Amino acid sequence: MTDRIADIWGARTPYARGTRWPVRVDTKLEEGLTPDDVDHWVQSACVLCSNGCACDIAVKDGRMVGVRGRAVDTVNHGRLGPKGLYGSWQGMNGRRNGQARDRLTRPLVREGGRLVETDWDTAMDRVVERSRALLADRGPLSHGFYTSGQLFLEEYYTLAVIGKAGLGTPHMDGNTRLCTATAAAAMKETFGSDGQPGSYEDIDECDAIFLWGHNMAETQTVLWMRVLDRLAGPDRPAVVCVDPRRTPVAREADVHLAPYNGTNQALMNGIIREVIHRGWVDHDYVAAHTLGYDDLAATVEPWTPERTAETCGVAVDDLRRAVEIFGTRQRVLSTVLQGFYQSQQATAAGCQVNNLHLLCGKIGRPGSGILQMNGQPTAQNTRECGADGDLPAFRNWSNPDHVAELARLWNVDPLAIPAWAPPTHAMQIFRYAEQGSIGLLWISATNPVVSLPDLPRVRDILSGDRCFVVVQDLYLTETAQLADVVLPAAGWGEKTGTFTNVNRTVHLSDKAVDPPGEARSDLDIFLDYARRMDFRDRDGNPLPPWNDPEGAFDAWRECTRGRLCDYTGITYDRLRGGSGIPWPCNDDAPNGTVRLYGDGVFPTDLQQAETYGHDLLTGAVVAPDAYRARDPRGRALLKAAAYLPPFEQPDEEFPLRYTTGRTVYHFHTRTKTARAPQLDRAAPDMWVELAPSDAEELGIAEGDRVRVVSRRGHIETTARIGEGRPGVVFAPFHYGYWDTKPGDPPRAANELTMTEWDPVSKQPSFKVAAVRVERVGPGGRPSPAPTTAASAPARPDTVPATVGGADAEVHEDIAPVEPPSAATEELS
Ligand SMILES: Nc1nc2c(c(=O)[nH]1)N[C@H]1C(S)=C(S)[C@@H](COP(=O)(O)OP(=O)(O)OC[C@H]3O[C@@H](n4cnc5c(=O)[nH]c(N)nc54)[C@H](O)[C@@H]3O)O[C@H]1N2
Ligand SMILES: Nc1nc2c(c(=O)[nH]1)N[C@H]1C(S)=C(S)[C@@H](COP(=O)(O)OP(=O)(O)OC[C@H]3O[C@@H](n4cnc5c(=O)[nH]c(N)nc54)[C@H](O)[C@@H]3O)O[C@H]1N2
Ligand code: SF4
Ligand SMILES: [Mo]
Repeated sequence: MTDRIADIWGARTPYARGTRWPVRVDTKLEEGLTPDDVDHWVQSACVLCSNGCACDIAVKDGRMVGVRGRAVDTVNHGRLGPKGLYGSWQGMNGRRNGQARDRLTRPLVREGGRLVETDWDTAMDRVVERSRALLADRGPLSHGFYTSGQLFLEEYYTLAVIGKAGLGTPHMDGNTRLCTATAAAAMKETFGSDGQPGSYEDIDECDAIFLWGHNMAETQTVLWMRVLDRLAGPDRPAVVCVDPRRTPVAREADVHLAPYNGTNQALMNGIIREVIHRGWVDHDYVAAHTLGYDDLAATVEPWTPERTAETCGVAVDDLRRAVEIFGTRQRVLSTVLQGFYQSQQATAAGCQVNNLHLLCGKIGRPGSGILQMNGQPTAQNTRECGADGDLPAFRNWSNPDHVAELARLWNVDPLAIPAWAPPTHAMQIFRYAEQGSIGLLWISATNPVVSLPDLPRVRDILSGDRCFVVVQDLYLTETAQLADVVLPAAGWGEKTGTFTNVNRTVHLSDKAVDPPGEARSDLDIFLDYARRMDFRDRDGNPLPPWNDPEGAFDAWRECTRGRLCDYTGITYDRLRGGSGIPWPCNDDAPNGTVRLYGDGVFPTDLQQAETYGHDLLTGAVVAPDAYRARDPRGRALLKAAAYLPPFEQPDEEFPLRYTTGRTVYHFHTRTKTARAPQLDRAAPDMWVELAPSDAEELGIAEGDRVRVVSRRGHIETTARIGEGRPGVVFAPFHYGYWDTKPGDPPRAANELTMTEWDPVSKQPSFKVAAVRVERVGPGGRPSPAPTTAASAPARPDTVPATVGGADAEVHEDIAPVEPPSAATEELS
């Protein structure tokens, strides 16, 4: 038994390069229960991050009472992390601090300014009435949909068909825009299409791993266990961490580069220049498989190690050592996440990681690869299915043949599909709602009143009468509180569906228990809307034609036939019992595919490409003719960009650099994790992290109350004197207002962030702003920040250690069973 609050990653199971990661089965059951008490186990996978750990849900008396990792699954080999162990099932059960269950159980409508309970017919009729009136009055552009990275594949595909073929609106996006739009954008720019090149199995094979703006130890805890087990094994891979904070990743690193937030592109240009100058470019690979080398080499040339080190605030020696590892180790794996995607020049910097691997020919081989990470559990599906505005199955908006294919599949007029302009990104959808041209905004499974940047503005947009707001959630969130209609949704464990993790691995999550009250699955809600609106195809059949999850999945398989994300070989039956399966999976690859691009051929061909690309500095689109003239024919594109300093730089009034992110114990706006007592206690309230030297200058001590002020607003909270780099202030973005009292001071990290986004991916810049910090007074006790991970105090003796206690005990079974074999081994 292990306290997995105190011991986040659990027991080590060291292993050597080229061998299989051992199995360890983690089980957590409600206090006092043993596995014998469980009525039955239902197969699923965790939805509290993009890792997609396979698990079985324990059910007793019709309730979820715990989880157990699935030993047979290639993703987690039985392990689960703290959020999965404590948060997954208790987050759905919905009890906080011993209070009554607080899930939404009935629809709500706004009456005389207040939200009141009603029945489904009344709520849906209100939505349909508004929808019909707007369509008659202003047409489909009056409708906007803002969805999630947390629904199921079947739900996104249904929503995409409703939006694109039923209504015909281009205004549809997911919170994936805030999350991993840049992962998709960087892969599209370089390889021609979304689609993860690498594999988790590259961890088993690599000689070095680079984590670019990725605190994997806290955000994909189970993947980090795999890394830790390699690090504890006989042939330790080198670790390079690129993060301004001293995260648990940085603590394990051979080289920790701590650039100022906002300077990634300068760092990358410096690194690439050094690779070129030290002679580590694989010129044969570059000549055969890429385009754009000369331009890239010229762009990076001014970035000498000295200039790079100066701009980024890192040491020249560290920079050189990091590059040496990349250049000399045979097999190198990179992972990239929000420190890049949400920072200055997001897509440009993401592309430079792709460039590094291409330049050295370190891609598509065991141990050499790229993981342009996802964050949310089902973000991959938002993108694939087109619920983020992309066309389903990586089809190209600018390619009329692709649009015609979809029209055939859906049996609708090609002109009905709004392909005359690029899809509207989330930040623009909110702008249209602000201006009044979007009159109905339907928000599903996301909480923008806490998670979008510049909250004063977001509250203003959603609270007025300008726009009719529909919110579909499990709980009465900050966003739901501002809605005109609130629809109670069934969530994880209460409905059936599939989703795909970072690794392209598809899992099925079966329904384990009934949803509370009258809550309905998001699939049923979307289909109900479609039927009430009476959407029809060309032959007068209902659109979409399916009525259940498996029907939607089978339609989706057809939609992917012949595309990179080919699901045709995956069925619900095949997903039951064994491991998840990585796409592409079809007749040629019946067990799925571990890594892409081993042959050095990329989907950049004119007919295959998902996009013709953009200028990385301005975001200007490359026209089809210009792309045709370049004729990539399967070669990857080495895209270059000069460094542009962040929009907001420190100055006299706002002298510190502000950045935001996560802690290991909470998921986003905490609707689930705050309802798991173990997680709630471990990180109960907001804080900000200051470097010791900055704190001293400002006269601030551990636990003091502080005000953090930016040009947008201010927050008041407690200070953790941490181990971050001087000049940088970090705030977790988990803490909104649903659990505060009226009159409490503002505390959400996004009160301070900017309405700014990357020109290519359109992902907001949550990781750069300028602030000042002022001491308000003593706090009387240490800040509530956990001591176990990146927010550890600089002086541990002054703060009690974060522990879980009796109800945090988890059973770990290092089982002597064979680890699951990789799909490649079965294939070859
Ligand atoms: N515990 C937990 N896990 C999660 C989630 C969660 O809410 N909680 N959410 C999931 C989701 S949706 C996502 S998207 C992922 C996110 O996972 P991560 O990207 O790993 O998490 P973040 O904390 O947002 O940011 C990572 C790191 O970026 C660093 N950083 C900040 N600015 C910069 C910069 O300019 N340059 C560089 N190089 N680094 C910078 C921060 O110090 C931080 O440590 O996590 C997923 N997993
Ligand atoms: N400052 C700052 N802001 C950030 C970030 C950052 O690093 N810094 N990160 C950004 C990132 S990467 C992300 S992903 C976003 C996340 O931001 P949000 O998406 O706003 O955060 P969540 O709390 O995950 O909101 C999901 C909502 O969906 C509900 N839900 C869960 N499952 C279901 C379901 O099956 N059906 C329905 N209908 N509802 C469901 C939950 O109760 C919850 O209210 O935040 C972004 N905002
Ligand atoms: S690593 Fe992610 S998917 Fe796995 S248990 Fe933790 S939160 Fe769930
Ligand atoms: Mo995310």
